[in-house]
Amino acid sequence: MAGEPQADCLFCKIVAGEVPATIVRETETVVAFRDINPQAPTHVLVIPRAHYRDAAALAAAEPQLVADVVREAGEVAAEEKVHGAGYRIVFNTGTGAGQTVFHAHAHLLGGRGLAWPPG
Ligand code: DGP
Repeated sequence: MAGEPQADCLFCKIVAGEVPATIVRETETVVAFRDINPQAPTHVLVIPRAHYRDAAALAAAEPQLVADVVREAGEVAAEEKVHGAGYRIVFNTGTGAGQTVFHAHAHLLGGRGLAWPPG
């Protein structure tokens, strides 16, 4: 069923506490944890607890959850004190864009200058 945990999904396992992660914020709907391979001084993944393969699928099924994810990314940015200098919220979508984990997630990147356009 849409949104249900998937047995073979790494991020569902992090949500369930079956795979360890450094969690920085949790709400009823969202979990935020540090990326295992950080690309910036602050690199936090913000994910809905519900399983959807990417941000577009999440938005189509449960648009409020997209707002929850983005709001929590902003809260993490404030807690990490990267909001003043600016930060980036990225939803890689599809393998060609670098998506490797097919459970919707936002990357919150901050704490250094961020070039545009991204690579
Ligand atoms: P993406 O490439 O957009 O699908 O992002 C997936 C991110 O997930 C990538 O930056 C690395 C991170 N990642 C992969 N495996 C783990 C893990 O086991 N723990 C944590 N904390 N992050 C992981």
